[in-house]
Amino acid sequence: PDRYDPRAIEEKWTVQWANDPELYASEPDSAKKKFYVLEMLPYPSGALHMGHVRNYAIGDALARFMWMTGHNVLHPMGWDAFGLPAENAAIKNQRQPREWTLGNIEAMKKQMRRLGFAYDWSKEIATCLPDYYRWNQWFFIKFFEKNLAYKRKSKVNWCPECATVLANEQVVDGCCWRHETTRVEQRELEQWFFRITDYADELLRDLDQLEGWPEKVKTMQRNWIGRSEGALVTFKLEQPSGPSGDSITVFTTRIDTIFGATSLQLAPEHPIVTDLIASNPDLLSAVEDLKQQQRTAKEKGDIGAIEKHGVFTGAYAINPFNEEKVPIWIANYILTDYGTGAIMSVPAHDERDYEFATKYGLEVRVVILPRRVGEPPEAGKPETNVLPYSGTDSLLINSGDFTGLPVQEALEKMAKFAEEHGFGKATVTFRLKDWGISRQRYWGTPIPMLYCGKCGIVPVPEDQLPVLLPENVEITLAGGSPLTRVQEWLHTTCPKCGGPATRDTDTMDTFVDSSWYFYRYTNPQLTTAPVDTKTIDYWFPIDQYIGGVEHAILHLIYSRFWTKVMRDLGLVHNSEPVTRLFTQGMVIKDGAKMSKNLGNVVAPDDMIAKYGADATRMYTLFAAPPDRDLDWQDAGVEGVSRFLARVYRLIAQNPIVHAGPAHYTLAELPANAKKIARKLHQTIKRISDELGGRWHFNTCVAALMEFVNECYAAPELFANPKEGIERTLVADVQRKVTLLLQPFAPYVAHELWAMLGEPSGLLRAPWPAFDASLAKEDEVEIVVQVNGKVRSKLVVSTDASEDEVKKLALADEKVQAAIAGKEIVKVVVVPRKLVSIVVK
Ligand code: ANZ
Ligand code: ZN
Ligand code: ZN
Repeated sequence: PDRYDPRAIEEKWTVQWANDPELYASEPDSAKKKFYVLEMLPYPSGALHMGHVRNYAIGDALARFMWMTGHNVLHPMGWDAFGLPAENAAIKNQRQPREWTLGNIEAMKKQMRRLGFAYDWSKEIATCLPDYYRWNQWFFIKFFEKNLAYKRKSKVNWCPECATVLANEQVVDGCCWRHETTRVEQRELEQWFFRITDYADELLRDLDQLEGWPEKVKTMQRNWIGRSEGALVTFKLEQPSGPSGDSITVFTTRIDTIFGATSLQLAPEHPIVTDLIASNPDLLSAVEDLKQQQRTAKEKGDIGAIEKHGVFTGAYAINPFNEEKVPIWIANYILTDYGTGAIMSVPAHDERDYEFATKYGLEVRVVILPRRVGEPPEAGKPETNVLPYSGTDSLLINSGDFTGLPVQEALEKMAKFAEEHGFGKATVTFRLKDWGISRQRYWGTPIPMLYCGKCGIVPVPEDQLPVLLPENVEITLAGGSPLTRVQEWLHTTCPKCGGPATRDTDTMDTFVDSSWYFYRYTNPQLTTAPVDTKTIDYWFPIDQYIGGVEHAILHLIYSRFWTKVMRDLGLVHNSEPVTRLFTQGMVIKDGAKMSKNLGNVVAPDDMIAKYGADATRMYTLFAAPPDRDLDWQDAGVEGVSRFLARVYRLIAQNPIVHAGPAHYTLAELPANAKKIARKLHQTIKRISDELGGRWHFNTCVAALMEFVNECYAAPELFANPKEGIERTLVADVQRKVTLLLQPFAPYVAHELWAMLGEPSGLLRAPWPAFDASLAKEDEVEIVVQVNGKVRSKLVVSTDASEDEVKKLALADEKVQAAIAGKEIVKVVVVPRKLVSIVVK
């Protein structure tokens, strides 16, 4: 059977693997080095897309390589199974989210099996099942007990037409996604938050230890956490205006510039704005405009580039450092939820303030002496043509008692001064906000909290967990959380006083589910605790995590946070979940990301039907380095399929069954066999190096292709090897090619392995050892002369032809320099010794 028939091969092995649940199962084994390889778990949308295939092909290649290099490998898979799409599908198709989701899981699991991914399905989890989400509830209560979960009012997007809360993604240009002309409002709702900001410093600090993480991801996290050292300063209002207080506190990183503050700027949503409008109703429409401009810019994600607008309120505040009256403005570039939502504006020393002041004719007052690098600050008078000047390597001027101080010293002294006089202090601010986890949705983990008229907020007792998500609930988008309408579920008794109580009707953000799922894999059936600490100690941290860069911030920060809380609860001993992180590129077609909207999706099933799973998987590894975007070409899959057919034929034409150990040296081999042995070991080296760390799997596949070409160049050797050393070599090549192929094309590799009569399982067969003595080229050093003068030396293979040597010599950099612009008269090659070039 020397025709490659991927369908027959793959369908046979799929069944065989599915019937062998032990095959990929791993339990802790202290005698072996462990390796935990994890791919991000998919949302069960109904079908895998090529991005999944690529992600899992990378992880699977690595897992198989690790098995073959003797590791105890944990390679699990599961389902991020809660979330809005299930509810939308329920509304559209009249199917319950649970049924829809579980059906999709079945379908996608079948696809994964068909693709031959080596998952330990005994570890499978689906986050929508009570076995799993009860532990979300358990964690929630632990968080609550440790004061890491708290409730407060917070803004949500509200569509008055739908009468429901919208996720940020459902707000399109400030309007509802289903009601294109209905403006989305902001409503205040009581919501639960996790105090991730308690861990902000540690989350930032520990990034430095994550050497196996891409720099770009760490930078994104650093910016997201956004630690900023500065000071708070309180300005009293000249005329207290209303219930929101009689002062405005600003956050500034440059308290040293406070004598140059020529206005205060408030965010349009700053609480005091309401009071200011009450005493000056003309402001109302201008403020609404500013709010809207800010919201639109935020939705577009370019708040940094917003065109600055503002309005003077007519009110003033008093600068506590010099008692000066400062006008109060409201501006669209001041963010409500950063710092205090209010700033002192120092146009002379801040880019944005300068732009704003120039536009509105506000005073620009220089209080830091501008200086150029290397020039002493005393050198000149303030020069307005260098403004805004934001340097910190200078001195204060026009700053009362602080005049003459260097900036660094002034920062400290002035914060201290403010503190001593009770109107400010040094502080650290983070961009990171506490994590709001309440969702007014059905398909999520119920929040295990009760509300009692007498006792207030009461957690559900641990022995009453899980709080089951009620089934057969009518799902509509209107009217808030669907759970508010499930009367028999909603009303319960208070565990403290026995009186009536109601349940929290919100569910948890699905990022909660994915923050700790990888711990649960190690022991998914455990009923007494979320995890078994000893098992975690063995497997963690995860050696390699692989997923999309779109999760670089939220998922990967929440996971790190959750790990630190688990550590503080004594559940784990590691402080970080992941040692090495890899973010793969996107799969694109015709220059754009594959997506249903663009109609450029290539379905994995179609490719499998046409070319087989091996070819499809291998193509996703071959078409581009895994960290780059992959430009999909069906023809490329076909090419890989043809290559697999070539490998198959190379061996199937004459499989040497049950061959003994392979011992041979280069010296013993005839010329064509020697070339193949050498190339074989060079290929082993290349592939081992890539799988071991560099991860350019595309070059692994290319190396295999080159090697197989080399074999085809000696057809008689493979079709009909002579007894003895030739046969030994061919048998060895047949086995090693099969072993090298396994991580990338496991089906055909298994078929060939069986054909070779190998008794051991291929999955754990030892990875071929690299033998440097076999890989070594016979090489000689050749001197290159130009007009009789030695210009360079080349190392070339002894097999190299005269022509090849000549070409190499002429391409040499030093030689090129020596002959540049001259005419070559003649080139003489003395084999294995010399190239002599004559030019004029
Ligand atoms: C006065 C000042 C003078 C400032 C100066 C800078 C330079 P980072 O480093 O990002 O923390 N700021 C504070 N809160 C803000 C808000 N809610 N929206 C917009 N801008 C805000 O930046 C801190 C600086 O950004 C603060 O220091 C404040 O402007 C501004 F020569 O105060 B500064
Ligand atoms: Zn709507
Ligand atoms: Zn009570």
